[in-house]
Order: sequence, then structure tokens, then C-alpha cells
Amino acid sequence: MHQMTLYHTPTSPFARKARIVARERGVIDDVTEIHAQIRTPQNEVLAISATGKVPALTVDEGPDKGLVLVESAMICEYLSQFGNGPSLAGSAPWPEKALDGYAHAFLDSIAWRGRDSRRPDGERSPSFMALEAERQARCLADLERRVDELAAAEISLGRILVAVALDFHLLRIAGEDWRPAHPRLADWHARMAARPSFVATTPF
Ligand SMILES: N[C@@H](CCC(=O)N[C@@H](CS)C(=O)NCC(=O)O)C(=O)O
Repeated sequence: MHQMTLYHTPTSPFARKARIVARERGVIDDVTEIHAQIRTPQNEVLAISATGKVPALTVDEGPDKGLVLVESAMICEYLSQFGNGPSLAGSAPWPEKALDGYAHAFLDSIAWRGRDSRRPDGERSPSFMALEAERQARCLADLERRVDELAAAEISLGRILVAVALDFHLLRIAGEDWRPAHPRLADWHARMAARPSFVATTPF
């Protein structure tokens, strides 16, 4: 018995990755999900981790009782020990790890740009946002070229994060739908987004 609590917000893409892994591995019934009030004094994560960040996972029963994990990669690796289905652990072969790292860099860029664009007037940095927009355009073009590689396996940690990042781009980068200019990537993304684990955690 491994009873766990997973702190998240419905829009956090990093937390969504962990929530999808819990579902794909079939361990979601052992996980209580808590919607945390991040960036407020009421943030529930502060009671278990000084980082205050989501995702955060506590192990409430079993041999690791008392363990507190932050960072989505670590949490996915922990969750992947349990359940069944394709391995979604960080100990995947190097090409899989490479895709996961790439997707993290792509997603970080979207998160930073999205955050900057929502700052009040006078606190935004147009040059920073332009640099991140260029990075995202390069990654989108690159991913469009790499669709055969993405489609070669049904699911993996890296593929989950690429698809989550593409969804997050649609959510946070208002007025820039990447799909028409990247039709093969859009088809692959639509198939990923239709998986029950994605539907159950959609931020839209
Ligand atoms: N590298 C971390 C990123 C986590 C992260 O940035 N989470 C954001 C939400 S998307 C957060 O909790 N922010 C709260 C804060 O900045 O106080 C991971 O992969 O888990």
C-alpha cells in the first residue's frame, strides 16, 4: 500500500505531467490530488515544503512514509515504480531522456514567456519575450520535422511532456495558434490529447 498526496494546480504543466503519469501507470486510486493555492499565504504546499511549488508529492503510507518530493521529474520517477503499463521512469534509455530534457527546455520557455506577458505594464520585458518567442518558433519547427520520431512509440515521459507543452502553448500564448503552420505535429498532438489521462487533466 503506497498512499500518496499530489499537490497541483489545474493549469500547471509540470504538475500535469505527474498527474498524467499517475493515470498512465494506473496508480491514481492511490493518489489524493490537492489543488494548491500557490503564490498565496494559504498555499497548502507550504505545510510540507518550503519551496511552495507544484507538483509536490507526499508519501502517506508504506515503506517511504513521510517522504516529500518536489520537481516533476523526481515525482514521475517515484510514481513509475508502481502500477503497470509502459515504463515512465527517469531510468529510460538515453534517447528518451534526451527528449524529456528537450521538452523541459521548451516548456520552461513557454512558462517564462507566458508569465512575463501577464505582468503589469512596466514590468514586462519585450526583449526577453521576443527571445523566448524565437526559441519556441525554432522548437515548433524542429518538432514538426521530428514527428516520425515522436510517433515511433505510443507513449513515454518525453512524449507526455512534449504534448503537455504544446497544450500549454495554446493556453498561455494567446493569439498564436501553432497548429495551422505545423500540421503533422498538430495531428500527433491531437492523438495524445485524446488519451484518457490527458482528457482527465486538461487545463482548458
Ligand atoms: N522545475 C519544476 C517547475 C515547477 C514550477 O515552476 N511550478 C510552478 C507552477 S507551473 C509553481 O509551483 N510556481 C509557484 C511559485 O512560483 O511560487 C518542475 O519540473 O516541477
